[in-house]
Amino acid sequence: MRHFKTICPYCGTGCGVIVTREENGQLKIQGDKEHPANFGRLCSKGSALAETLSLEGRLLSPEINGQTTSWETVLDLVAQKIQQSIDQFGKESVAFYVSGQLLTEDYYVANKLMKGFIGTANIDTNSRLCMASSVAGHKRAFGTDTVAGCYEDIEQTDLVILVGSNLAWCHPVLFQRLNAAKQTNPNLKVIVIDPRKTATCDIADLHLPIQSGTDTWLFNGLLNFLRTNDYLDFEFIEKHTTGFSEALKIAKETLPSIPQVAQICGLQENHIVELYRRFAQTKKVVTIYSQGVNQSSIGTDKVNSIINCHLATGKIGKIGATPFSVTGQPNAMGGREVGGLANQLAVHLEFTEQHTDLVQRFWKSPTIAKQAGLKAVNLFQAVEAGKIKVLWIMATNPLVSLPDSNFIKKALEKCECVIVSDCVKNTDTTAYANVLLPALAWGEKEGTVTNSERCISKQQIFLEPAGEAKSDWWIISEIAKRLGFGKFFNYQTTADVFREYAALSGFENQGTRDFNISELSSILNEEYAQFKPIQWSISKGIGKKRFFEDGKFFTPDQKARFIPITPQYPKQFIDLKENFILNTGRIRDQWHTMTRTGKTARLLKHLFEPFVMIRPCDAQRAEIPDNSLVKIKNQRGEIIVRAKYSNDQMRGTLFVPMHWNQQLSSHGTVNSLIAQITDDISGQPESKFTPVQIEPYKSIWQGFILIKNDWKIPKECDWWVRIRQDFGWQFEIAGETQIEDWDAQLLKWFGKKDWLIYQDKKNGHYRYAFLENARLIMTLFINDLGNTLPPRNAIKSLFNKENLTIPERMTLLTGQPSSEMPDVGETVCTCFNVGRKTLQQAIKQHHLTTVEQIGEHLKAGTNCGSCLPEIRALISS
Ligand SMILES: Nc1nc2c(c(=O)[nH]1)N[C@H]1C(S)=C(S)[C@@H](COP(=O)(O)OP(=O)(O)OC[C@H]3O[C@@H](n4cnc5c(=O)[nH]c(N)nc54)[C@H](O)[C@@H]3O)O[C@H]1N2
Ligand SMILES: Nc1nc2c(c(=O)[nH]1)N[C@H]1C(S)=C(S)[C@@H](COP(=O)(O)OP(=O)(O)OC[C@H]3O[C@@H](n4cnc5c(=O)[nH]c(N)nc54)[C@H](O)[C@@H]3O)O[C@H]1N2
Ligand code: SF4
Ligand SMILES: [Mo]
Repeated sequence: MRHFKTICPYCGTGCGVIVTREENGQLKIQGDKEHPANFGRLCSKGSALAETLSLEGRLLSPEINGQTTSWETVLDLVAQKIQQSIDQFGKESVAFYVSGQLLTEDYYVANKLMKGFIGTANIDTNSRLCMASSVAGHKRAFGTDTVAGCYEDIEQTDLVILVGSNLAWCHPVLFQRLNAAKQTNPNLKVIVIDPRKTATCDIADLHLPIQSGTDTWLFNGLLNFLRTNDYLDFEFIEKHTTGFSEALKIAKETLPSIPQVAQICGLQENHIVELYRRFAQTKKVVTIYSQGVNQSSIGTDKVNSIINCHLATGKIGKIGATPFSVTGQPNAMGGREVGGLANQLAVHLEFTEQHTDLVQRFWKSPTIAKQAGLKAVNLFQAVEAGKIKVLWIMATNPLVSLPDSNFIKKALEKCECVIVSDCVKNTDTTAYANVLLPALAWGEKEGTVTNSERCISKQQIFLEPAGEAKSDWWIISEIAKRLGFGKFFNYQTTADVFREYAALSGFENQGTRDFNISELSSILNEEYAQFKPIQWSISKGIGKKRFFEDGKFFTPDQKARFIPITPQYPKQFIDLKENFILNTGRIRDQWHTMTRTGKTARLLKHLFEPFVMIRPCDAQRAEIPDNSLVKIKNQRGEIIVRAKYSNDQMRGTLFVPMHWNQQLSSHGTVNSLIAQITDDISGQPESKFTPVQIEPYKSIWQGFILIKNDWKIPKECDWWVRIRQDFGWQFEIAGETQIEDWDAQLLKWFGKKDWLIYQDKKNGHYRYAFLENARLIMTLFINDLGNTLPPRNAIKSLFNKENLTIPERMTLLTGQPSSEMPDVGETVCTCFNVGRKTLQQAIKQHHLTTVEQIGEHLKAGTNCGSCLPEIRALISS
């Protein structure tokens, strides 16, 4: 057996993982008990990592126009395309679109090549869709993009306010740490501000279901409350800040009273007062915020309206007191350090004359970009307009994740040369690539990442490279060499890149900049190989837990700045009578565009198809039954997804997950509805507030197929979802043309005749099962009269049976579980495969009242703990 210490490649919590290669070659994943982010814990996604590592679907060699080719050929071609474009159309005709899922070393080299050697800042990152508003807000307030606090602050505080963060699903281990702290400290209160009642509300003492987009009113109201009720920290304001009176003046003028705040934010006055009182009267407050704040057309103002309240009460730079923007991607923070955004330079430097000069001298580069480049949305607009001729996309899937997918499609179609570096062969984006470059994936490559609390850790190698895949920094450096910059990109190892980058952070720094890891610039290869997690900045070998403890900020006068906030509605504010507000985000067990988490059946058990959450009264008014298919549309596009009734959803609002792509669903990509509307300051798109209409999707027939082998979806299926299963595949399908003879249709689709068949034409039921040697091979359920289909779970369990009994064969045709085969319901606990119905029955039968008792009876919730909020909700219901 061999053990490898590495880092989870998913969320910004940055959990340490121990991978064990057992003697039989199998890999086992465990949480690293010594890692300061998780101390051994892992969530459902982290626990399932081993299942996502198969080579199935991987991009294994370079390709040019769909033809496999050699590295030599492809590198020469890419370099030639870039050079030609520069010669013919100028350097602005080339662009990179990169990602917070690149490792720091990859990210640094990509930025160095574009900004320092090609000489334009046309390199932006998917962090534009993620952290840009926080970065802009930090810079406005602190002078630098500095996350002040650390994870311990969340445990050592007395009040955690979560604004637009579904921590339970998106930073599950951090959520578990918060929950554990709450158990030991009964004084610790949790308040959630989110238009939806999310799983995070499970541990909340108070949930404020705020009207989408109105957070600035709420926090301006708080600033005003702090003043009126005498809770300001005048000493801190005086000594360490500027701009307070202007910020307060605007807050007062724009909305002085609590009843007005209540009306605009759609909240109860007593809830607002409780939030304000608690913030004011609790010394140690941590305000955690995430995409409900950042992903807004007024996101930067939202950020500063929160920071203003912390500055006004001196709740910053102290144990348990800080605003805390949690990062999303494993290396979202690292990307900010290397200057991944088009408006930044490496090591937290800006496009000022002094800084560009500094970086150019360090890089000894012939040129350097002198001004900010295009931000993601504008960058793709420039591609569509034909201004950018060569676009290199690395480690991101913009066709799914950028707003207005149909526009992005058009842009990539028009672009003369699209280069995509990815680990996966068939993604929505690789479909539009002229050149594919195979990248090493997690476990095959090494390098560092920085998590939400500025802790740098290292991903380690424990697998052989897949096919001919290479690390991203190597690919970029090879291109740099071919462009004539070989001398400056002559790295032999990842450690070489890291040392150079660390040195730059200290170059002419002298304490003037927050980010400094220059002590690591002399790190030996052996030390780098054994890299120990450490928080930046680093001084005398010690990482910095908190910033601003001395009340000094990185502005010229070392004072933090209050920003006057005039509250505004999101840019697409609408009349609710005709439209719904579409909110988008994440689900517990999927990661982004599903290229990795979509590979394992286990992670598809919790929520397996694209859906919309809708309040039952809204749905009934629109004549939408629960679990039926609906069309959501606006002027940009449409999606077709399953309606899920939920009282956790506010009236007039919808929630659709961002994850589904065109490889796994015909109409599940929610970004086809989202507009290219961005925050004026940060350029971050509005992903949480889109006007849409909703109506029933009226197909002629609907059905599902459970099948051992993969199946090429035929043209008769106008709508489909493709779902990985332990036994094979599940397809949810629907068609808009009548199929007269299903027997004939099945013969056409599967070439098979000898089915078990049940038909009830009067009621529109057609059911088929195919067995070989008394084992189930596939089954198909169709309904063409709009009656609902039976649940899928009972049938799925039959695929593993040897000899199907008569009652089991009955199940194949009725869909109803036989008496010897209980219906377990939808999976809640993915680790131990425990369903909703099993849990409900056990709760009733044994009078279980705690999650611990459930754990003893069913094991559910005892491994990763990601399902505990749902189990608690079942107990209380
Ligand atoms: N399971 C899972 N975890 C992930 C990821 C994943 O794909 N899957 N991705 C990672 C990444 S990159 C990121 S950025 C993070 C994101 O983590 P989060 O920001 O926690 O996730 P989201 O679901 O995008 O949005 C958070 C919440 O904002 C709320 N919201 C919407 N509009 C408003 C508003 O106007 N005001 C307020 N106060 N709230 C609002 C939404 O209802 C939603 O519950 O998650 C990371 N973790
Ligand atoms: N509507 C809506 N849209 C959103 C959001 C939302 O909440 N709502 N959230 C936004 C946010 S916060 C984010 S972060 C983005 C995420 O969106 P994306 O970045 O598009 O999502 P991923 O699926 O993580 O894409 C990563 C790609 O890189 C590949 N990859 C993985 N590792 C490597 C590697 O080491 N090298 C290379 N070259 N490739 C690799 C993966 O196979 C995958 O194709 O989505 C944004 N879009
Ligand atoms: S919380 Fe889960 S997804 Fe995030 S780093 Fe930890 S194990 Fe990975
Ligand atoms: Mo993100």
